[in-house]
Amino acid sequence: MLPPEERPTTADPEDSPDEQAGPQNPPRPRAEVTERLSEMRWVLGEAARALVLTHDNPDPDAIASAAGLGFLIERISGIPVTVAFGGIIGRAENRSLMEELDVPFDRIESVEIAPDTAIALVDTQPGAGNNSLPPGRTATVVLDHHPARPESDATPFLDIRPEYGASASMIVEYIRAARLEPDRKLATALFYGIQSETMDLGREASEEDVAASIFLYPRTDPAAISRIRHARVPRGVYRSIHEGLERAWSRGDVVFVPLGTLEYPDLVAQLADLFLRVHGVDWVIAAGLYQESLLISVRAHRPDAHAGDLVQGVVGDRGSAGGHGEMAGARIDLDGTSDTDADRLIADVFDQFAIALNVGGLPPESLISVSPEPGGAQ
Ligand SMILES: [Mn+2]
Repeated sequence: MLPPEERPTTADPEDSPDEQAGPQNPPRPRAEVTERLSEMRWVLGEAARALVLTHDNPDPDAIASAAGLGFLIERISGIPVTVAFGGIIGRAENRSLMEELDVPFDRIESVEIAPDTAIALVDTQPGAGNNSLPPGRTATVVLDHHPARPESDATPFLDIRPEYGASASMIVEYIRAARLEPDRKLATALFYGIQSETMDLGREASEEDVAASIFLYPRTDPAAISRIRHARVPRGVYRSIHEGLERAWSRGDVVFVPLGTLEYPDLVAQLADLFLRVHGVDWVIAAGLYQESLLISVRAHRPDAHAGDLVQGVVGDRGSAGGHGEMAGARIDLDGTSDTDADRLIADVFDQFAIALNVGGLPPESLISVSPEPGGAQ
């Protein structure tokens, strides 16, 4: 390790023309981000290359953050960077985002990780259960906006900001602190990532998410955002929507959405978002099957909902679970469980959520009133 006086420092602000304050340049990130940037550069100093890894089945915030962190590390360290993920990109919007972004993402299974590779995790953490960090490997850098996990403690460079709505906003602050200019494609992706993650700055969005969005917007390609947002989707999505509409039921202000087999994993979150817009609904618990797993997605309307704690409490050691105040998810491996057992498991999990949310005693009602038998996973 280099003694402090030899640690590389960030560019002197005098070196680059100062940004003019104005709508294009919202308040600069706090000075602390510039210090953290120097630390990150120093921590990466020994590495010959870097692997940026985000969570499995990455969502727009994860995709954009990984691309942005790859760009940042390449520029501040001058080392070659590979950006990778595990799982699949299922959602049509996310595939479209990838196409617009034009950053070569690798599948983690195809990446050989040499010993001199620094691994940077973004939008996830060691031990979160939703990433493909190879067993026995430690991350050098962890940047995330989910609550801190004890497994992250040993990370040489750790930046966890649960108060941020999106990891992409943290990346934007680093890019600005480094006085780098994201190109149009990266700016577009980061902007879309923040909007998508925060439901257009309405869900768990902080001032920093707003500032990052204002910084990015004039740099985006609005037509590309439209192409992403309105990407064409496979029929299987409508099948799940249909299924959800028929089967959704409620107890009080909690809606339960039992789904069958999903076309892709993040469809369960998409359906949960869909039902959160129903009048009088404060909670949505959606569950569906993908490959050998039961996937659960939880959405709430209040920032103090502690959805992450709720889902961890219900799922316990049956699977992996985590999340934020208003959004959370879990996965329970089913290996070999029959369809009937899976339906029973969904019903059982829903019951436990109902009890945890104090609606266990309320009568089950069909949400849309087309299902003849409310209350069952069918
Ligand atoms: Mn995120």
